[in-house]
Amino acid sequence: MSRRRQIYEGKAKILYEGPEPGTLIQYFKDDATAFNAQKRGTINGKGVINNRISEYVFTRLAHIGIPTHFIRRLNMREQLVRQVEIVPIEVVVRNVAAGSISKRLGIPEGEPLPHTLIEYYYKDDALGDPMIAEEHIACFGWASNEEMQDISSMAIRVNDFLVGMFAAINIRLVDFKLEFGRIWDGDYSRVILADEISPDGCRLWDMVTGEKLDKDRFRRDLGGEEEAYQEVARRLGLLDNDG
Ligand code: U5P
Repeated sequence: MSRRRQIYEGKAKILYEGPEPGTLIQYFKDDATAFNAQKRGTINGKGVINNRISEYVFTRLAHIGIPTHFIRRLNMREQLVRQVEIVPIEVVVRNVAAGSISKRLGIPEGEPLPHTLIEYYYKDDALGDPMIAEEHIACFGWASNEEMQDISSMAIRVNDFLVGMFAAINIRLVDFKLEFGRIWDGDYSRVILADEISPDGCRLWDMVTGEKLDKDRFRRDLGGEEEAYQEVARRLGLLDNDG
């Protein structure tokens, strides 16, 4: 296999130079980290499943008109994506209280929120991705007001679609994280959905049993993370029949 130039290595993915200008190859690892990489481990087969789930979700989102970086899946662990300039903001959408909002504000986990919340976090590992307000984003120029309008309206549309998609397979979409990137056309740029959507960055609870089918199994040492990720893929119809 020819040697490819590595552009970036993150906690769960590696980005390589793509075959054409403006493209990258996104490689999904089995590595899992939590609590700003203080906890590290592997979830066997996670990369393969997340590659498949993210392909499926991004393809569905493209069908409802959400622009994404996804071009096509190349093999078990790799997908071809558009190269973007990543917006340094993690966008978290919450439908139900869990995780950091429960801890921060004392809202019991599992309590539905009065309405969907969007939160922003500054992407900076050294700072531990601190929560920020839109005022910080504007003040420091991390994204323009127009970009924030596009980002927030896309986040809501993605949420509306995914809540229904997961409900159809008896999964409650509690919360999830999105990332966006800029693509340039001359002097003009627009933001598109980037990164991945998988059980690594979503809270997914079985609607009947409340069982966690996401990375909280790893974060909270619940065990059964491989089976949980597989279960999500199976319900989405992405595994072979004997899987
Ligand atoms: N999340 C990430 N990456 C992060 C932080 C949070 O994907 O660096 C996701 C979690 O998986 C969860 C949501 O679905 O964002 C909210 O996380 P938390 O703020 O409750 O920890």
